[in-house]
Amino acid sequence: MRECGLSEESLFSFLLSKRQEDVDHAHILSSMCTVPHPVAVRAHLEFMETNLGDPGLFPGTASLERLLVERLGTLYHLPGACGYATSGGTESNIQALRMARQLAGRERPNVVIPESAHFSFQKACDILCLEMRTVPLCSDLRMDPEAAAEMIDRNTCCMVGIAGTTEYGMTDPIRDLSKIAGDLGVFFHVDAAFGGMVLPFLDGAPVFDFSLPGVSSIAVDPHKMGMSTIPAGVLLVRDSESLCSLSVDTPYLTVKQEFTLSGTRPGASVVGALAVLEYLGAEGMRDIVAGCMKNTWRLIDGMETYGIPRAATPDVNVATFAPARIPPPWKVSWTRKGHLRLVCMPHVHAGVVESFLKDIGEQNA
Ligand code: 0PR
Repeated sequence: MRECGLSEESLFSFLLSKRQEDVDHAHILSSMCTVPHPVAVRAHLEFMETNLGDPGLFPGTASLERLLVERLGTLYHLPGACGYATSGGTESNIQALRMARQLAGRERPNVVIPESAHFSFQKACDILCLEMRTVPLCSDLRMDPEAAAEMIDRNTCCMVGIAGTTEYGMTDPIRDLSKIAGDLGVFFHVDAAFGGMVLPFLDGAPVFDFSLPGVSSIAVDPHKMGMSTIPAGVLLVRDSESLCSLSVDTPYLTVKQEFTLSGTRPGASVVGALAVLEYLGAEGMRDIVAGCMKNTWRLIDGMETYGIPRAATPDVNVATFAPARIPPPWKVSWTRKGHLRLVCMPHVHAGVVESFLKDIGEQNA
């Protein structure tokens, strides 16, 4: 490192010059993150030095984490749900599989996961030494429940379903999968990292939550559609027993055990996540989600007018299309099957959609 420190002015001139190299959100159509809501930013700044890893030192902040879990548990029809704030979907998925493995106590455990699952499950299986059994999708890009049932055996410690897939925005048949999991006594984790902050606010959306008795745990990410600051994920389970299966002794902390994966954990973004929910309420969330869905349908309509057909009819605000030429400076993404993928996050306003469509029209004319 430098022997002599920089002046604050030259330091920030350097840092901010680098920030200028980042892509402007106005052109980001590929991300599942967004510009945080102003109340999340304010809460984040107020709670900057809080550490949920030693909750006895921050009892007020820890109570806000519990309130976030309570709010989400209630949203998912289990007000007494247990859980904690993670760093995001990856950690929630790792911890859910770790929990399922501990609870099942099998020697050579396997997990049954749809082909459409996020790559975090590959990391989880690798770390936890789990055999990953991949379930094919039906033609509608949802997990095939019959194929899933056939793959389950006595060493299966967990089945996974997705509410809002990363690539195509589809929701697996969680009701059917919940029935299978219940009948076979298998732990059933629902990855609602994206859809968990969309589906509850949409009329007629597929059911994916604890109202289905076979659902054992849910991952949801406030740092995606919850508009919190990063990092903020939440893992929810039905009871404290499941969480306790993850506990290790923490002799020199203000608590004697912890079930989290990280030790030191930010309070700032967790309070940011709660702030958005409290400030907007269900009514405000419904408005935000309605806007994102409206823009998604407008995008699909507009692209189809230019002869670029949709690849799927999504349950959430992820639109996918046949390949097309995309002019700069737009940042888009591509699925494993080669489809163009655009996510209509809250920062992708109606005007942004129109200006993107105009550019596409000119490019693909
Ligand atoms: N589960 C699902 C269904 C997801 O879509 C994602 C991330 C995860 C789990 C993992 O979440 P974390 O990344 O919070 O650990 N989905 C996005 C993706 O991989 C994340 C993302 C966000 C990617 C912003 C790019 C980006 O700019 O596509």
